[in-house]
Amino acid sequence: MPFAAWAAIHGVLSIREDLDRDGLWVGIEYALGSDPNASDPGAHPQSVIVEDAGTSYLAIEIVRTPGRDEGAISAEVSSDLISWSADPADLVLISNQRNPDGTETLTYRSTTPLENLGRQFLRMVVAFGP
Ligand SMILES: [Ca+2]
Repeated sequence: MPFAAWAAIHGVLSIREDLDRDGLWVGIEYALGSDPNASDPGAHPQSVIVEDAGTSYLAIEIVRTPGRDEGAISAEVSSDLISWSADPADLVLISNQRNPDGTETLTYRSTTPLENLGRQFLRMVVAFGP
């Protein structure tokens, strides 16, 4: 579904407004599939710890509704909140799981084991346009 069609259904005008004041802009709500007119704390990405071969890693889980024509979702990692990386050497998509309700859960994890971390941050990125 294109953003313009979805926006018309929900009565929104811009990707950069937060009608329900839940901290998620309309463009993010579109990409995730949440309702821009009803605050839903559960729509926010969640940080989790994942285990791989006995090693723990910081990860981010993003639940989205598939079928969006715009608003590509990805993730980035940082150790200082200034410099962010989406390089596969730093961050990998480890799971894209279909859920019973038709949504998908994307899980990105750092490539650096938790035991080697000082600080690390993960964030979701939603990109519109070419
Ligand atoms: Ca919102």
